[in-house]
Parts: sequence; structure tokens; C-alpha cells
Amino acid sequence: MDERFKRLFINPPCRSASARVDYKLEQLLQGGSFASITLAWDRHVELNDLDGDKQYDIGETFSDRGLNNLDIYLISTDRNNETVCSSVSEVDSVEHIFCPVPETGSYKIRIHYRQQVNESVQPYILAWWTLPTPPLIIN
Ligand SMILES: [Ca+2]
Ligand SMILES: [Ca+2]
Repeated sequence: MDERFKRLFINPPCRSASARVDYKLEQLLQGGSFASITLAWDRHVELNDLDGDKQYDIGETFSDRGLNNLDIYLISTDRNNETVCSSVSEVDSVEHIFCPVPETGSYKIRIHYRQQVNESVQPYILAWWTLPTPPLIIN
């Protein structure tokens, strides 16, 4: 894996439910290569703070406030924003895509905040690895 092409973004917030955030890939992706994309976020829990000190102490518990539903897509911008691959679990806190790039061209990654279960702002982490086209060499 070439580290030059590994990108990581930490905690850009979605503004509200049904929000979409697009990350346009700067370089063309090579047809026949594979794209690996992973999105992760936390389940929202609240501390049952028995002594009111706003810190966890032994014997205290957490209440599960549920999991907001985020999905990811790999989209071809050359093909009028056609979805190439998607990861759209309704229950998990991770979405992962590993799929072939159908043809050399421009692509973007879309995060879709599909369903709000707790807070409207949902931090997440997105990482991806792709194989851009080799640079054109002119002699
Ligand atoms: Ca406490
Ligand atoms: Ca999902």
C-alpha cells in the first residue's frame, strides 16, 4: 500500500439528518483497480452519574441513546453521479466498501446521514485508499 494515497479526515460534522457530504477525489482513479473506503462513528451513550461529579466511577453505568445511521457511496462524477458501490447497513457503526473501479475517471465519496436517532451533529472518521492513474510522462 502506498501511503501517499491514503487519506484520513477526523470529525468533520454532518450538519443535520439527511445531510450529504461529498469528498471529490483529486486524481482520476484507474479502471480495474480497487477502492477501499471505511467510515466509522460512535454509538451515543450517556453516563448515569450517581454522584454528580461528571466523571465515570466504578458502579456507574451508561444509557444507550442509539446509533445514528450513516452510509457511504463511491460515485462516478463522469457518469452523471452514478453510484458505483455502496455500504448501507442499518445497524452497524462502521460502513466499508472494497470494490473495483469500473473505468478510469473522476469519482467522489459521499457520506449520507440517512437517519437521526440521537444528536443532530454526528462526528465520524473516514479513511480511504485508491489507485490514481499514473502521471502522464512526456518525452
Ligand atoms: Ca460519577
Ligand atoms: Ca448505515
